[in-house]
Amino acid sequence: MVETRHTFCRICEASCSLVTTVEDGVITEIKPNPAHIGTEGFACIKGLNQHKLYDSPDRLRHPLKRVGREWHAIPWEQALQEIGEKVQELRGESPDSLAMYVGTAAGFSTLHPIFAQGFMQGIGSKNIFSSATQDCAHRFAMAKEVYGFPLTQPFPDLANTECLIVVGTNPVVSKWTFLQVTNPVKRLKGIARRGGKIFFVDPRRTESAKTAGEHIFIRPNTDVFFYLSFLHELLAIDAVDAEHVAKHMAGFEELAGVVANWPPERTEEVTQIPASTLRKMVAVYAAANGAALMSGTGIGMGTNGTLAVWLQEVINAVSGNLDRKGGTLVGRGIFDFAAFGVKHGLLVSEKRSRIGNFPAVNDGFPGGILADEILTEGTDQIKGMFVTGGNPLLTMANSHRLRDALSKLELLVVTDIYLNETASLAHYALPATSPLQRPDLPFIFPLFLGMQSIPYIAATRSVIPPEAEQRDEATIYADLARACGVNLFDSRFAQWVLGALQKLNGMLRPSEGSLIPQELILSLLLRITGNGSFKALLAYPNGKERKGALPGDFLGVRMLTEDGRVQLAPQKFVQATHKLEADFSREQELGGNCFRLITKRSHKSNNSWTQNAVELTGGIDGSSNHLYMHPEDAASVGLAEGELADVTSEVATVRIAVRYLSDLMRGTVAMPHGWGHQEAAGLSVASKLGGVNVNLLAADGPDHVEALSGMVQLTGILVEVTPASGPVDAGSWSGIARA
Ligand SMILES: Nc1nc2c(c(=O)[nH]1)N[C@H]1C(S)=C(S)[C@@H](COP(=O)(O)OP(=O)(O)OC[C@H]3O[C@@H](n4cnc5c(=O)[nH]c(N)nc54)[C@H](O)[C@@H]3O)O[C@H]1N2
Ligand SMILES: Nc1nc2c(c(=O)[nH]1)N[C@H]1C(S)=C(S)[C@@H](COP(=O)(O)OP(=O)(O)OC[C@H]3O[C@@H](n4cnc5c(=O)[nH]c(N)nc54)[C@H](O)[C@@H]3O)O[C@H]1N2
Ligand code: SF4
Ligand SMILES: [Mo]
Repeated sequence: MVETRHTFCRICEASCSLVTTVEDGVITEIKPNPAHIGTEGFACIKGLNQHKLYDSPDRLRHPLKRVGREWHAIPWEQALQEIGEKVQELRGESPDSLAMYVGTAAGFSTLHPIFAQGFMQGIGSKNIFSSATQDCAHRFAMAKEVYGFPLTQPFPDLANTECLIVVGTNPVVSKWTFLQVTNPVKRLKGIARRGGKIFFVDPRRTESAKTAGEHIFIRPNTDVFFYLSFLHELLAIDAVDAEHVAKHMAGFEELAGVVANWPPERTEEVTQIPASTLRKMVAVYAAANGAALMSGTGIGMGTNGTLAVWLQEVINAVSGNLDRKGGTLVGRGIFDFAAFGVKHGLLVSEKRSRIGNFPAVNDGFPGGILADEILTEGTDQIKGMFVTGGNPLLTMANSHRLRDALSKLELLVVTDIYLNETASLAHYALPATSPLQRPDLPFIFPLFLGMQSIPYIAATRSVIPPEAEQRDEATIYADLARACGVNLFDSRFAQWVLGALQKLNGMLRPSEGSLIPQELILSLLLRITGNGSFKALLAYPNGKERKGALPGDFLGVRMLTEDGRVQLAPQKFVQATHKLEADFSREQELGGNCFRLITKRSHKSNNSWTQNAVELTGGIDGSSNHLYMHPEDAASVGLAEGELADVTSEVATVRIAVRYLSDLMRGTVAMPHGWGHQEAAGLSVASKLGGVNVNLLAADGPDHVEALSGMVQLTGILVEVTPASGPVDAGSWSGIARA
């Protein structure tokens, strides 16, 4: 039987609407959906080939137990029982000896993160880590102080902006971040077509910069100085909306003090942005009837991401662009999640880490201290760990050290669709359903926070059923809680209700066994927030229109700080600016005398998990895993295209082939992340492609964590590049760790 089923992609924030063809329970084709009101027929190569990723013989289909280097399929009952017993033993020592890492894939499911966190609440452990400290914790740390809630994240009003300044983000490849936008090329060209000005501030002339607007090089990891001078200039030309500031903001004088010593002439040497260029940009921004500064991981992965994004936000605020048509807007989700969060203390926990005494940001600790938390003996040392929808071994800083740490755990349980490299070290690997095997609502940002450029809501059923013993994460964590003798959300009532629902589902749909009725729970979520039922939403395969973010709907209306004002100068941030003088001097000394390694994403891969489909990788020759260098930089160190280079950082050396890229700023080299799958026990395609894991080069540990947000440095890393020489430990990741 051939059927057509609508769904939406859950790989990245764009959430493209898709039309699938299903033949006898197998997806044979995926097409974009031109009729969808929000995603307008857009989809990318990853989304259109995802069924090939999920159909792979490499998919986890049964719970697996590792004995030595051998993997054995075991029944769920045995897996749950054995994990439960070990958890109870460790929990008896200390609940904090059990930790969880919540990866990016969890965020693209409505129920997965809720149930995973609920499980940890039951365990009673504070030790939650997530991929946020690799990409966006700086924004959460900023928003908590400036707006009163970490998830209050203004986004540019793309439909009306007259000036967009894009710093450290490459929407054409990443498909936008912290805003659901489809077809970024069309959106960027649209802004330019109606006369809007766009500037890209990036150490690489990116695909986005080539689409529209003007590109300006910035030396990696110096963005905070760019923002300081931007604000300095904005104040100098008196482009402040004094009325708005007086009415809705606090701390203006103090903020002005912070930037007083940072005129553009002072910072140009370090950022490499000429003062005249910066002045021109500020003038365009100030003259626009609606302008926005926006940024992405390129600034967050540097060493001063929180201060940089704070300055960005206060520039948008004091210039009168926050909450303004064409400026930045604050979305409205299906309910007021921010107000709910503040009322119930969600995501604002004040807990501190054992190592380094770091504050939790969005309830999570820095990934950069995970290895130390495992390796450092003492009370509350982490001995057992759950990894869910992530692959920290490849995506976090200092993979060699993390591998050492993860190998020492007494219990490692990974819930994934593959036996990835993290799972290869696990004691148990649990088989999850893929996105196309589960019902869902849109990604949390559009759903709960209304972060959408075209506002709509949608729902999807699962397109195909789970295979063999694959289970959804809601069921996995409800069952694990029971097996560990704890209650989900630390609530006996919740655990009892879920158990009853599971039993009932098993009776009504014997083929599903005792799975959590996901659609019913999603429906409850919609109903209690006054958004109808799940079933009713399914009647809108092309999306159901909803009211979007409006100018004037935030300031004085939904502010959640104690005094109801935007906090322009939070004490924590003002104090942290004192260290900038030292950072600045260091940058001055370094000047152009070293290489700075930056990140680089590709259209065809998503983080560390889409390299297992030939359609996407095109084999190793088609892969993007090279050391990208400006040809003159390569020549300056005696290297040519295709030759092997040794790239050495503070912590490791990796050997990798050079590819020329004249779009790079001189002195900047780039390497994509997510490669180097040789160690994965269960990625039969990706593990043969070779490739190098860039995160071997990134340093971890408490001294390498940005204290305000817990972010670790993954861009602007100082490296030496030399022609390959001497023996290379051909080992695992073609990387050699330095003792
Ligand atoms: N195709 C694809 N799409 C993805 C992903 C993927 O892996 N592949 N990942 C998804 C995820 S999880 C996320 S979080 C988003 C991220 O989305 P983005 O934040 O847009 O990430 P990137 O595309 O890496 O863009 C980062 C940009 O920052 C620049 N940059 C690097 N260092 C610096 C610096 O020090 N200063 C400045 N100013 N710029 C710098 C880089 O050159 C690059 O252009 O993308 C998502 N979309
Ligand atoms: N050097 C460098 N490092 C980086 C970055 C960079 O730009 N440069 N980018 C960073 C960014 S933005 C991020 S977000 C992190 C990502 O860090 P992680 O979240 O740790 O890594 P991913 O590769 O996204 O891992 C997703 C995992 O989820 C699995 N998966 C997919 N779908 C499902 C599902 O439905 N259920 C379950 N249970 N599992 C599923 C995949 O198989 C994969 O193993 O990496 C960061 N690391
Ligand atoms: S841009 Fe590609 S990966 Fe992202 S949601 Fe759309 S189809 Fe999926
Ligand atoms: Mo990310």
